[in-house]
Order: sequence, then C-alpha cells, then structure tokens
Amino acid sequence: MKPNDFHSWIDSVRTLCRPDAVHVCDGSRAEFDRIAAEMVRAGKLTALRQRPRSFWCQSDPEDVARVEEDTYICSIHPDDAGPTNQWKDPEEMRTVMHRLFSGCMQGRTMYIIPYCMGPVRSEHSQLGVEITDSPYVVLNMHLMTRMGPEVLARCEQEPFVRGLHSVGVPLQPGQPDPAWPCNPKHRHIVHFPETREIWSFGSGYGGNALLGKKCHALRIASAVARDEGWLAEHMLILGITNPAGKKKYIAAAFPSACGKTNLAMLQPSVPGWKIECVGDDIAWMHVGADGQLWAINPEAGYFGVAPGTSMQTNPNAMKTLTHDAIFTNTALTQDGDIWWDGLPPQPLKIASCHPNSRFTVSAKQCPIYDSAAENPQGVPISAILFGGRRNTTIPLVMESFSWAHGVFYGASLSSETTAAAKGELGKLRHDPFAMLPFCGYHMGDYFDHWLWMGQKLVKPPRIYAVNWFRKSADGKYLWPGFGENIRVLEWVFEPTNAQKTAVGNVPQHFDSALTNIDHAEWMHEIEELERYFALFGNKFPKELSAELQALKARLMVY
Ligand code: OXD
Ligand code: MN
Repeated sequence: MKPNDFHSWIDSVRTLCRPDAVHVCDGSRAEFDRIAAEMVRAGKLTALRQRPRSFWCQSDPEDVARVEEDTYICSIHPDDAGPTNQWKDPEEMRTVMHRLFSGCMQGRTMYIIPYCMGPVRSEHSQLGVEITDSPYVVLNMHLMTRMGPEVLARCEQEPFVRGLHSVGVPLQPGQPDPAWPCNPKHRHIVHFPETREIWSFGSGYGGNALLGKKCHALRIASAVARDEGWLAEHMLILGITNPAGKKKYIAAAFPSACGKTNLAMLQPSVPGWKIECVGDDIAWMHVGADGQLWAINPEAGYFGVAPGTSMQTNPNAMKTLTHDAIFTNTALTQDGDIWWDGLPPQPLKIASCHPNSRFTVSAKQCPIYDSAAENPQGVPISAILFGGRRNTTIPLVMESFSWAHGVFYGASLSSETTAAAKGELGKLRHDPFAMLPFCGYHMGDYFDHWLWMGQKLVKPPRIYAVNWFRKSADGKYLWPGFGENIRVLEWVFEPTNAQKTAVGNVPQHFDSALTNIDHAEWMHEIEELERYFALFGNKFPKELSAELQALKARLMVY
C-alpha cells in the first residue's frame, strides 16, 4: 500500500458513510475517560461504584454473540474459502456492502482507530486501522490492542489491515439513539483476504465489532500466515516454571468458552509450580532462526467469558478485574457492582446475566502477566495442546507420536457447543484446531500448511490432546479441572512414565477412568472422522488419511 493511503482511505470512507464528525484516536487515557464519560451521560454505560474506572453495559438481546451465519470469506476463488466458510463473490459483496454503508454513520461520530496487533517494535506484529461509529468499540480497542502516537505515525507510512465497522443505525436530526444501536436484519461480517480488508455491519458485540481480534488476528492473519509461512492460531500461551526453576512455554487451542482464559491464568494446586500468562486467546507463531517455534500474543487485553469466573476457578482473572474493566451483559447489582453465575449469591440484581457475558480488561493488570509477552521475538513453544469438551472417548491427556500425528489431533478436534456463538448449546461439533469459525481460507489447505510447518521446524513442539470434561456413566465430571490442571501440565512438561496406546502415549499415574481408551468409542470416533474429513475432498492431505489408517490398524492390535 502506498504512503498516504491512510488519509485517502479515511476520506473515501467519510464520503461513503457521511458521519457528522471524525475523530482520529490517540489511544490516550484522557481519550478513554472522555469517551466513557460521554457514554455515561448518554445512558449507554454505567460507571461501577465498587470498581474504579470500570463500566457496565447491556447489549440489545439480538446482539449477544458472534454470528457465524452472517460471517463471510470473500476470496476471489470459492475454493480458497473452502467448505467450512461461507463464500460470496467479492465484487457482489462489495456492491452489497457499499449499499449498506452508504450514509450509515449519519448523526454519529466516525472514530479512526490505528492499532497494532503484537508488540509495537516486533517484526511479527501487524498494523490495522478500524473505522467505527461505535464509541463502545473504541473503549474496548483501547484495552484489547496497542494504540498511540507511534502506531498512528506508522499507519501513515506502512501497510495496514483495513477494517470498517458500523452498527448500521444512522440517525436523522433529532432522532433518539437507542441504548445499544445495532441492525441484526442486515448484519454482515465480511472478510476480503486478498486485499486484507474487513467490512462489518450491524453488530456492536465482541468478535463481530472489535475487528482486531477474530476478524484481523485470526481470519485475515491466517490467510497472511499461509502466504508468508507462519501460523495464526486460536491458542492461549502460558509460561510454566517447575520447582527446579526451569521454564517452558505451552500453547493451547480450545474452542470458544472451554476455559482458555482459566488455563492461561492457572493458579497451580501443586506447590512449587508457577504459571505466567502470555495470552489467553490468540497466538501468532513463527519458525525462529534456531528452528524452534516462537509465539507472540497479538492482543493486549482479555475479552473473557464472565460466568463461571470466580476466586475458586480463576483468582488471577478476579484480581485482574478489580479496576479499569468493561463488563458487558453481566448482571448489575443494586449497590453498583457486577454479578454473574459462579460468584457468591447476590439477591439484589438489576438485569440478568447472559451466558456469553464478557469482561474486557488490559492484560497488564493480570497479576501473573508474563513480561516476556512484550518480547518482540516472542517466546519459544515446547508443547502444543488441543482440547475440547468431550464427555467420552478422549482421555484426560495423550501425547502424539509425531508432528503429523499431532496435526491429526488438531484436525480431529470436536467439542460440545457453548454460548460464545449463536446457536444450539451442548451439541458435538467438529472444530478442527478450534479454528472452525476463524480460519480465513480452505481448511484442507490449512491442514496442509500445518504439515508443511512441521518440516520447517528443527525442534518441533510435542503435541498433546487434553480433555477436562470426561464424565462417568452417571454423568458426573471425572476431573476437577482448574488449579488441578497443573497435574496435566506437569506431565506435559516432563512426559515420564507414559504408556503407549493405540491413540497416543498416556500417563499411567491417573485414575484409569480418566485415561482408558475404549475401543468401541474410538471405532465410532473414526467413523465419524472419516465422514467429516470427506468434506475436504482432494484437499484433505494424504498424510492425515495415512494417520487415520494407522490409527485404525493400531486399534486392531492394542
Ligand atoms: C472469543 C471466542 O471471544 O472465541 O474469544 O468467541
Ligand atoms: Mn476465542
């Protein structure tokens, strides 16, 4: 992109959207405070009496989750979007979007948000500019990304991902603004991977609207990563130090609302072990000069699921949230604090708590924030975990035999659905690499890209599958999870005393109900996987078909 495109793009968007005013964000604290105060005055935010500089708000009930059915990948060729994405012809979609955005910001301020995903001085970071008519988005982007004069200056000179967002509710003079403007009937979350553009219309919530997160750092970045030879993943990154003081880094992929934030901030129940948090949702991973896999967290904050977060399940998140936080769709108490399921009972509630209610907060407030998260080169990853919510079949933990076998674990990932996306709850759905809603290109090519990455790595991380959610025949969870998960990480740190099984190496020191391999369940799993993988046609890599055949053969023997 040519220098100065920043200004000419803003001018063209202003002409298209016809806002009343334009504000270029400087990312300062004063700017945050001013916009928050304006929103409080307008009745759109409630200042919390119990938490300094913290706010509560409630979205429209039609706008509470990511909307996968309104999300599009508009690559030039449909085959580049693949069977797991909704594809639309880019030219047709541009016509639709131009019509929707035409005059859509009337009566509103257009905010220009220059942001950086990743440490500002890192060669692995990416610039983005989100143009939005939502002050709520501006406040969230302040917490979730790196902003400021240096980023703004670079956006004037260097290429950046262009994100255009509108709540889709223009205002005629004198027309009152709803508390949470949105336009669900015309909602479109659109990605143009080739031109690195995002156009999002009609929703003001989370991943639909905070374009740095899922739209940029996963969908667009995954397509960039394929082209440039790295990985953009839906993974937390944690540092783990053993009692002898040796530190390693682990990356872990779980579908939305499966406890990534809790694992990333784990408070170990075993003395002597220490966990530090690099990131709770997204990892960008590169092959370093040393042939190891290095990861940065492109985000600067957490947009975490509130219900279930408590001093018992995640004390570090609770400490992170004592000030400077935004709470969306949690309950509000009469004494001016927030509440959600899992917190001590609170009888006097105003508004109910949505299962996908969220907190937004800067990562730096986390008491176990790992200062290595600011390293421009990132942190070296020695293990990768894939986990889902599975009542049966998948053991507490198993280790793959090779990189390709580990890629097979990732491709095989499935999980019971949660409230993070609109749709039915608790249904088992395939979610390869926890990237089903976030992969910006053909999932078959993505599997292939993972296999290719393995060849580039001199010392590839070991790959594991984990499952905290196995249940007994009478429907009770077999594993306590949370702080006890350190026992699983301890084994991942040093996988001693392993037993080889048909599906992978499994530790011997856990109760067999947690780790046994049920052949009938696995034969069923294989049938299901064969059906699912057929979706990818000739783009399904031969190496993964070979892994499936090898697994079948091993199940006959063991
Ligand atoms: C998230 C999600 O918000 O995965 O992180 O839905
Ligand atoms: Mn996520």
